[in-house]
Amino acid sequence: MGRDEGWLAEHMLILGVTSPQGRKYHVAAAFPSACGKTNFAMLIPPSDLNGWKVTTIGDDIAWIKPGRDGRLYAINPEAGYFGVAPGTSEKTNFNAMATLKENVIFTNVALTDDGDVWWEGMTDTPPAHLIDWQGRDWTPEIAKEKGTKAAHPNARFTAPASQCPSIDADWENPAGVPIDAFIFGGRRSNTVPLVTEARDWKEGVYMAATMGSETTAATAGQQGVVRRDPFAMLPFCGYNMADYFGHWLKMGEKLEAMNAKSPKFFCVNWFRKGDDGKFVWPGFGENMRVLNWMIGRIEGTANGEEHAFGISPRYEDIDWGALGFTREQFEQVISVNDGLWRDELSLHDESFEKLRQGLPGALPEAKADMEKRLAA
Ligand code: TSX
Repeated sequence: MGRDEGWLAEHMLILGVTSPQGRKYHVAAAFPSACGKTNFAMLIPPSDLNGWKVTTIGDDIAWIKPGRDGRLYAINPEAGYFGVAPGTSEKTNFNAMATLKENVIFTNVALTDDGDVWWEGMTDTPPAHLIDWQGRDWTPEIAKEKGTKAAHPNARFTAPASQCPSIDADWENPAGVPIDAFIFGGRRSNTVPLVTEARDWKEGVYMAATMGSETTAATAGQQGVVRRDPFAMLPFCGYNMADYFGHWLKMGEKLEAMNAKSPKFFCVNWFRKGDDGKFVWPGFGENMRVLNWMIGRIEGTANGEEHAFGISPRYEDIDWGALGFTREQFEQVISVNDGLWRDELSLHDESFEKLRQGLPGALPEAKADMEKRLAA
């Protein structure tokens, strides 16, 4: 319907970001599973950036259409959240936990002896006894011995969106909210920088079309391999993916013809690892610093540096506030390694080969431009 009627039906969260000066921005973001989409949708800025406010419009679906003014307006068509329970805690997502106080349906979680629920990651120390998701007795000792999980890795909660403390005042506004930026992300232990701005709509569509994520225990199949998930739409796209890319490109042309300020595209990766195999970027609320830079780019007040893949901030372009993040650490999450990128681009080719039928020429063109920049 979106394709035929000229709008975008997307697998995206929508959030509001209000600056200390009271200016409000809206971003829509697509992430494959196991990247913390719901956590990002309910982000709480760190205390040294507490002049900033993040509000939740939706955590999963965005229906986006151009308004008469040439801007894109997004609504969340859902009434509630349907989130993965394991890993959700007051540390990883305080607002989600607050949403789950009442009127909740849980599936495949564990039951505590006093009739409450529990899942892996909810608390640092598990209860001494549980009934697991399959109705069997579970203790930390049994778990250690047999490796059984109390909750299924894909156990879920569903709750009314209205119960979320960070809910946006406009979350049910039928006119939608004007989108200032699209964010695409994946889980990549190397290669992809913390944040990259696309130079234009076409390059943004390229970023989204080639996005991939390393598989985790929560996703099916082999672990740690890059699975391409264009626009995070692999499980949802209702027609030929290459034609869907074409639909996005056409939308860009249409907005350009309307002469309005189009949303910027950014690619993010919270998951780069150091030589020790540990995550370098602290993530969660600290991702506010990345949002802060993006808004600076939208306003034309923040600087960045061009590289083969797009534009990324330099160390001095980010407000580090009270976070003691060093230049060396930043280098580990932002660096673009030419060799790794050559390999990455040939993997993009493999993905495009699978989608050859109807693939818009603009995508191989964008790739050729990147190759030229890499060679230069
Ligand atoms: O949701 C996540 N986000 C986005 C939050 C707004 N997760 C969880 C993903 C699993 C669904 C993250 N995990 C993020 C992140 O930004 N970053 C990481 C990786 C990470 C994990 C733990 C720590 C730091 C980074 N730190 C400690 O455990 C102390």
